[in-house]
Amino acid sequence: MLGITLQGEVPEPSLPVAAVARRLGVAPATLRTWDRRYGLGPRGHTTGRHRRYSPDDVARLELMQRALLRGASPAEAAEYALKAHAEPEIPKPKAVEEVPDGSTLAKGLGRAALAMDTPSVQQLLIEAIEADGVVACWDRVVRPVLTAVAGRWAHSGACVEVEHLLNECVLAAMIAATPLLTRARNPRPVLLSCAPEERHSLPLYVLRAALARREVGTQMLGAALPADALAAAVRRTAPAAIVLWAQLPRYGDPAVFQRVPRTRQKTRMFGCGPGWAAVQLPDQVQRLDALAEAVDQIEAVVVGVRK
Ligand code: B12
Repeated sequence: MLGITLQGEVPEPSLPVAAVARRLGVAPATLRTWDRRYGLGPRGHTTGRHRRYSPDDVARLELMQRALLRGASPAEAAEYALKAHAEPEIPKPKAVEEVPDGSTLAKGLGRAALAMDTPSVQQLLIEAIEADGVVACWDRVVRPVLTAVAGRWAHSGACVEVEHLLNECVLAAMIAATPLLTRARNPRPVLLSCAPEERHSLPLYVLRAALARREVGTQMLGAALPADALAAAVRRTAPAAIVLWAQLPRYGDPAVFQRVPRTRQKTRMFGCGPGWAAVQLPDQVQRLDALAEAVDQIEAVVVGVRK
């Protein structure tokens, strides 16, 4: 709302507690507690009975929230927000024992995603990857949050926008964490593709990042690759291995493996994802159920023993 200031200056937009709570993804009662305990309430004028938050007040609360997402206690976060309002950088935890574990980061990521706070989601993903690598970030931080968000959707039909935002941020973070390989250790590539019509490609981007960090080169063909296109890619690149992801059982049709052309050199084939769980895969296809196992297995198959 735009209000007129007492001095008749250009008015600043101000927000009631409910709107600020919605924006930050916290309960209005939490904002009142932060006000009472830490003095993080609105500093300006009151309109009638209701106090309104100015952009500065909201910016301080956002600092408080980001520090909380990084694992600070409420008192530390409030102290930081009060002191550092003018400073753009949020301090990182100093001591090793202060580095948040997977579950703390997962909670922070969940809160940031629900609040649709993209910068915090991105920052938390970067921190989780830096701290423990892509595999641990995926297994301990991202997957629990994706599952929880998808659970909300399955339960109430809500939060689709949160799922999409999180998915896009994870995709971007995994791509950013994928080193460009000028000389891969494997002379023939590993082909990564979703089964025909399967759009759940995210796990393949995580696999690609983890393999690239071991200098294993891949060709990413992404979501919903038609069987003919897969066959053409195999003929053109003679891959050392093919990884086909199926998330949904309806797309886990083993016939797709039979349509892969035989090349002069042997191509190893892997079926990954829950979509293959209920079907009998052809003998020459190996099922892989976990990311860490997949990274080890694929590396061993295409380059031999671990460097
Ligand atoms: C992100 C997402 C999407 C994104 C995908 C974007 C992308 N580029 O990937 C979008 C929005 C496109 C999407 C679309 C749909 N989705 Co969706 N989606 C998800 C979500 C949240 C995450 C998917 C994912 O990455 N899973 C991977 C990890 C997180 O989960 P997991 O497979 O259970 O992990 C296990 C193993 O696979 C293994 N593992 C994990 N990672 C790796 C990696 C490797 C290499 C290996 C080997 C193993 C491995 O470890 C885990 C423990 O065993 C899931 C919920 C969920 N938790 O899976 C729903 C979910 C899969 N989607 C679902 C549905 C229904 C759909 C749609 C049909 C919705 C619609 N009406 O349009 C469409 C289908 C589109 C299509 N044709 O494929 C349902 C499927 C229900 C079912 N079993 O049928 C789910 C389960 C949500 C739900 N609770 O209902 N979705």
